[in-house]
Amino acid sequence: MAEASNLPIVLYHYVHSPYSRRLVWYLTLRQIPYKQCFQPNVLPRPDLKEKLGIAYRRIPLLSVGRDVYLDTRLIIAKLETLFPASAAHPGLGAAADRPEHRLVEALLSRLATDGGFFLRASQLLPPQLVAQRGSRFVRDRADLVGINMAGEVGDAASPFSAESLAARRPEAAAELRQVVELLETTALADGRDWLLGTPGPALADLEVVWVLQWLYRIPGALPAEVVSKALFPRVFSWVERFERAVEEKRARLDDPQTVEGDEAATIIVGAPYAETEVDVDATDPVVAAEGLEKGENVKLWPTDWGYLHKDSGRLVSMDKTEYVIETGGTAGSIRVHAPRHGFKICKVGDGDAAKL
Ligand SMILES: N[C@@H](CCC(=O)N[C@@H](CS)C(=O)NCC(=O)O)C(=O)O
Repeated sequence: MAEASNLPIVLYHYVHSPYSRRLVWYLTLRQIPYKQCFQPNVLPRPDLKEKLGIAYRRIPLLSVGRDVYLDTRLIIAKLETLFPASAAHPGLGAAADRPEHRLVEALLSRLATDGGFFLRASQLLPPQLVAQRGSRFVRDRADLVGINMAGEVGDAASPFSAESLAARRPEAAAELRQVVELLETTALADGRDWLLGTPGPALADLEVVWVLQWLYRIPGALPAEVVSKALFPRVFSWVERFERAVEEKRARLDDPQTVEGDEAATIIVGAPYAETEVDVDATDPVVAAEGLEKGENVKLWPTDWGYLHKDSGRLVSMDKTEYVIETGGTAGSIRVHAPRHGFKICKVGDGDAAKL
């Protein structure tokens, strides 16, 4: 197995993606160098689909060597393992003697993604801003949430149409306020700099700050009458402090080299694998229920958003936390890793419509 710090890392992302920014911040704070391959903010993405055979339609993705990882939750967990804390790559995750900090990190990550905090934040995008992005964006995001916009269906049916956003905004504002108030009146109430009282920003801060920072920097997104710096001064100072901490670290890391899709794919398929294969545990409840075996053809997909786009390939590994399949495109073959949490797997050929 190759040393991760000797392998090329490629981040597929686009600038305005908050999930990507969360990952860029992680890489920056940990001083992990990477190359970046910019993607359009709507489908199609031939750099992924054609060149690497990846159907997954969400952003970001990150490769380490010839392994490609989906979903920031798996990506960050993987980087925590592949790049243990060192002088070159300062740690961000909880120290080994603070398991309760690890629990808070995990719960904040669940709050942001599973707990609907990001979903509610996305409903606060200013309707006029989304309208400026045009019908193609509005219809693309309907695909993301599984709505078929074929035929005569008007843009208003999309959850990202100006009409839908305007209708959802009041509830979203009320939900946002609950989280901001919780932070203001609990962890940050005593005037500390970071949520867990650490000397610098920690993973626990990162797990929730990215959602707020995203809204804070989009003019017109925050519902100022219920969530503002005047109403929640500690939370907003903490967001600004986090931004400054990232800027300081950014200055110490070389700017990521930008590569085109062809070059990115060549780098990935030409690199050694970052990880070795593990077995498929026959006693795992999903393995048993689906009758899965190592080496057979499977499909996998996220179960929350983007589930119309399913990846298929040969099952290489499957353990408690991830699925690994071998797949490939015009550039060659790769291994794709997806988290167990929030993803579903089945054999190719099994009806998947009923398996969400
Ligand atoms: N659970 C995923 C969520 C990623 C996600 O939803 N990303 C957004 C962009 S911020 C996305 O993919 N939007 C649709 C798209 O760009 O096609 C993760 O943690 O990476």
